[in-house]
Amino acid sequence: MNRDRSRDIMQRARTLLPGGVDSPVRAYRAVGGEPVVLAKGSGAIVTDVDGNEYIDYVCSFGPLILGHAHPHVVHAIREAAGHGTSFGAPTEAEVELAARVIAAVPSVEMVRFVNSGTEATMTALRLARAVTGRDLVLKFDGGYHGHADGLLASAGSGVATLGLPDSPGVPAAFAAQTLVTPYNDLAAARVAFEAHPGQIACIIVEPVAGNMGLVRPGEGFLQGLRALCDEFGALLLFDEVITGFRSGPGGAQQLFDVRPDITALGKVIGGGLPVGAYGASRAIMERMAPAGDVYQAGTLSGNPLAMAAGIATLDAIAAHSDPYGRLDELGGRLERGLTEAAKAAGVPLSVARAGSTLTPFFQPSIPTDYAEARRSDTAAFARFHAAMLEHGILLPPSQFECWFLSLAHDEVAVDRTIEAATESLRAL
Ligand code: KE4
Repeated sequence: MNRDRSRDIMQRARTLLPGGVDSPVRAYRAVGGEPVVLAKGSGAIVTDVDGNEYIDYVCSFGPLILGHAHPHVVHAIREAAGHGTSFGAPTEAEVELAARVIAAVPSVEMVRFVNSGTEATMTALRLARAVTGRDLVLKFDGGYHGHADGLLASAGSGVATLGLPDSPGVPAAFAAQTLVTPYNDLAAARVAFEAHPGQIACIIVEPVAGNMGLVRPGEGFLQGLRALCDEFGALLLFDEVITGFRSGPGGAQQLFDVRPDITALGKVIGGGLPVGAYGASRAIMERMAPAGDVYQAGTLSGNPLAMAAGIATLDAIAAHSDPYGRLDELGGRLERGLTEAAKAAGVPLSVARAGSTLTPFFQPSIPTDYAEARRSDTAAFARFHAAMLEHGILLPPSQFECWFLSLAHDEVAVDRTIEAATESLRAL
C-alpha cells in the first residue's frame, strides 16, 4: 500500500507534537513502522490520507460502539453545534444523559460528567479518600486508569510494598500512596490490607482488564474484592471506562453482579466526543461540591456537543433489537477464526475475549495477570500488525491493547479479517 502522505504528515507532526502524536500509543513505537494517518471513517471502515481503506478494530480504543460517523450521532452533534458549543451554564442535555446513565448502571444513583476517563478516575479517588478519611489506594499491576499522578505507579518489589513512580515527574511521595498487587490475586490484596490497617481508602480495578490486553477476572475475584472492601472498611471503585455500556447496558457490574461503591465511566458514553463520568450512591456523590465539600470542576464538563453525542449513542444502542448479543456473536466469530488460523499456521496464539472486546495473545495460554501477559511474543505481534495493515486491517498498535468490534462490523468484515489473519500468520 502507498502511504506517502501518512509518512509526510508524520514527519511534519514530529516537529510539532511530541512523537508526532497526542497520545503515545498512536506513535506505533510498540510495533514499529510509520503510523497510518487517518482522514475519515464510516461504519467499520476508516480511510487514510492516501485513500487506503481498512477494517478498523481500534474504534478510538472503545468509544465507537456504533462504528464511525453513525448518522444519528453526526446529526445530534450538528444540531447541537448550531445552537452553540459551550455555555458554562446548566443545559438540559446533561440531565438527559445523566438520566440514561443512572437508569442503566446498577450502583449509580447520581453522576457527574467530566472530559476524560482520567478526570473520572482521578476525581473518584479524591472522593473515596474524602469519604473514608484514608490516603492509600490499592490498584493492580497492569491496570491503567488514566494518567493522574497517583495512578502512574508500578508494582514495587514484594506484594505489600508501596508503589514506585511509573513516569518521571511523578513524585515518589505520590506513588507511595498507591499499593500495587497482581490482578486476580485476592490473597495478595488481603496482605496489602493487613499490612496497612485502616489506611486504604479504596481498591480501583478494571472489572475486566483491558490495558494489559484483555484479561478477564477469575472466578470470584470481583466478589472477593467486594468482600475485602467490606471487611476492611474501604470503598470499591470500578473503572468501567472501557466496560461501561460495552459489555452490556449495566457494564461489568451488572454482568458479574458485583456492586462497586463508585464507578468511573468514559468512551462509549461520549460516542467519540470527550466525556468521562463518575457515579455512586446519592450519599457519596453529594459529598461533591457544591452539594458537599469535595472539589472538582471543569470548563467543558457536560459540554452540549458531547452530551448530544452521548445521548444519541446510548439511544441508538437501546433502539437495537439485541446489541450485545450481536456484538458477542461477531466477537465469537472473530475469536474462533483467529484461533483456527493460528492453529493452521502453527503459531502460538491465545484469544482472550469479553463480548466485542478481545486480545489475541502471541503465546500458548490466556494470561490471568500482567506478568503472564508480558510473556507474549511482542515481536511476533509487531510483524502480525504490519502484515494485517497491508491486508487492509487496522489493529491497535500494541499487544497490550484490546481490539474493539462495533455494531457496524458484520460477518463480511469479520471473515475478511480472518482471511487476512490466516495469510499474515502463515507468513509470520
Ligand atoms: P482517558 O483519559 O484516555 O479518556 O481514559 C483513561 C482510561 C481510564 N480507564 C481505563 C480502563 C482506560 O482504558 C483508559 C484509557 N484507555 C486507553 C487505551 N487503553 C486510551 C488510549 C490512549 O491512551 O491513547
